Amino acid sequence: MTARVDAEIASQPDCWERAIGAAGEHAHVLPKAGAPIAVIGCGTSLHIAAAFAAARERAGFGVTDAFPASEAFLDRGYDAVVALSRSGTTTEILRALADVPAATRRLAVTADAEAPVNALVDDVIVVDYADEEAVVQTRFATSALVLLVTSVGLDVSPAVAEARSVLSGPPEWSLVDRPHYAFLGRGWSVGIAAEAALKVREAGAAWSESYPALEYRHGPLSAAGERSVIWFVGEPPNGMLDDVAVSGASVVADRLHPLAELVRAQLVAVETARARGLDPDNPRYLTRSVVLP
Ligand code: F1P
Repeated sequence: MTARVDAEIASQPDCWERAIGAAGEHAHVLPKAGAPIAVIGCGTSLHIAAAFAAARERAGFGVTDAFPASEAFLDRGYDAVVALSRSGTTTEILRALADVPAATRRLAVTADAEAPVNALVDDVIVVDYADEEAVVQTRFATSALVLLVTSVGLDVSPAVAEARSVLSGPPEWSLVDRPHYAFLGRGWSVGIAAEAALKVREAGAAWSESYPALEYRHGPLSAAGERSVIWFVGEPPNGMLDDVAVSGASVVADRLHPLAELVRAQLVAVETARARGLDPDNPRYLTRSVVLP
């Protein structure tokens, strides 16, 4: 049976094209080049925050820190705090924004123009064309990331065609329903690898981890076995393929664009949910957002 998340995953290339086109029209509210900023989020939005932070800082746009909203240090003289939240209702986000110093500009990126977060910020970027019905976030998160990284000069248009090609293929059954996954990234794909791992945990209820690729040899590799999948998001570092092959795990290292690789992982997560008799739209024990009393 198809789920809402299937259609949401499949619509990502269209949403990304729209987000690439929209980046320019939001330039006046996005942080200026050179401005030190912090980006906050929870769950998926945290991993997207981390990916954007790495991309912005590497692009030379200035200090860009990413924090879980629940553990953020926002009193560090930042020019702006960017809050990512699909729902715009997540309690930790609202609490963190309420404590931002008055001199720091606050920007929200959300799917809902009416969300409570909007009352706590100076500006809002509404990515409503990528809103979702599934609890599991896919297209909002990736579209917000596409918009943000485009605004710091990354050309992610090659990801659109690569994702379409991933989506046009059959499910990759050999990667579905494995007991253990490890996603490895570098630079901004560290955050994307973390998001891929979260999808597999959240939707597929499988044990999945993520690391900056070079960290994987510093201990975690010893937990991999023949049924594991070690999955490189982006270019594998020199020598790593041989080093992880000793575990006997299946190694995925196809050097797709990191965003296209994430789509591939989303598809594996959803099929893993089905293989395990789970509802891919509604993971166990989760709600669309965490709203605390
Ligand atoms: C963040 C989030 C989701 C997660 C779950 C609970 O929501 O942590 O990433 O999948 O549904 O909420 P938001 O702040 O981006 O709306």
